[in-house]
Amino acid sequence: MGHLRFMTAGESHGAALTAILEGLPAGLRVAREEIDAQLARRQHGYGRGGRMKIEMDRVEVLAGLRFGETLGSPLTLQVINRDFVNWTERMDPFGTPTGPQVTAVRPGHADLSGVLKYGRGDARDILERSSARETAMRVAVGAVCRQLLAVLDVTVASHVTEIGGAAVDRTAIRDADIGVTNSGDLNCCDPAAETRMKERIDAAQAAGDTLGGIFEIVVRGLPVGLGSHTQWDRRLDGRLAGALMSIQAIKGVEIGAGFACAHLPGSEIHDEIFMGADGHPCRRTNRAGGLEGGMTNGETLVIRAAMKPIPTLMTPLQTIDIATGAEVSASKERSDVCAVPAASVVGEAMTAFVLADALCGQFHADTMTDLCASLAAYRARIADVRQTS
Ligand code: EPS
Repeated sequence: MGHLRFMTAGESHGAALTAILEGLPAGLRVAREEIDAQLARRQHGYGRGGRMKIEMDRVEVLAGLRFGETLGSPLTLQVINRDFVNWTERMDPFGTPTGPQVTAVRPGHADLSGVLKYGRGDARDILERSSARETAMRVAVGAVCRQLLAVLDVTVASHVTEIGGAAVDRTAIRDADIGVTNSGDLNCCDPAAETRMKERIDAAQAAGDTLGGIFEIVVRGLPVGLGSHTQWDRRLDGRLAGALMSIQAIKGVEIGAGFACAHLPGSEIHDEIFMGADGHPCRRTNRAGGLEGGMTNGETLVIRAAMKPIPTLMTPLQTIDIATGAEVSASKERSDVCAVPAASVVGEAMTAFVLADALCGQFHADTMTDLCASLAAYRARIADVRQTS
């Protein structure tokens, strides 16, 4: 069960974004540069709009850290919105409203349901928080969790496999390249596919349109048996899927062979188990994506997520105006054409959080020293498959 928890706060054009991450063991060394490096990765990517030229996300740590080590107390992280100075009139916490209101609610966004639910006449009251800007804090939290995972020799990587229907040739990608070799523009490991993806992004931009896509998360080094088959909310696959589905614009998540499992026979889906020369069980395939029965099985964890196209279109869709009830064109703001590479970094962060949470819960310890010792003792116990009960 969960042990770590985090919350974020902040509006897209407000003064700052913050997060509180609670439950970390004491004695985890946290490097600010590693958090900033992850924040920078999230900001990059071909297809990002003008906002990312304004922001240069950097973390400030307000609580929970002394001289680079966690104390076991809540860690408070902050990222300043540089754009706030341009929005003070529209985002003032105390002044009186000035400036235009957003009333032409965008289809595909939280705008319409949000204004009705929260009783607001200005969709800005909703869109400021529903904006994917919030994911900067998820990445900051995930960057701390990655540093905990690194101590336990667990690595989290990702790559973009499809944008706007242009897909990688999966057979051309070596597993070892994922998270290591990519041009940096689209977090893609297949240069030929990346060229096609960029062409589609250019065409979408010219048409005032937007594009979605698919990214894949790959996690190496997890122990066997993380998660549990014994209860729905202890199943690691459910926790990972929920965390990834919670990312703005994610509409589908699959683990291992995923949806392909539905149309292939069992003989072509399940991974047979063999005894390796080193005396450890092994598999020659990984269609389960490293998860069986809600638990890790020691193989590489493989998760894919599908992102819908961003709903703010420069060639706007049909909608209604909530001030007049008239049918109008949706509000258009400056927007990204494609944010799938950014979403892949957010996906890594959410995965890192869920895995750090599961490890801290299962090998519960108040210090990093105890956590490492507890995991090492567990790994030693399961090293021989011939367990006795
Ligand atoms: C977003 C709209 C754009 C994006 C933003 C998400 O921002 P703006 O309205 O300021 O142009 O760039 O993403 C970010 C700011 C970010 O940091 O990812 C939206 O409506 O969701």
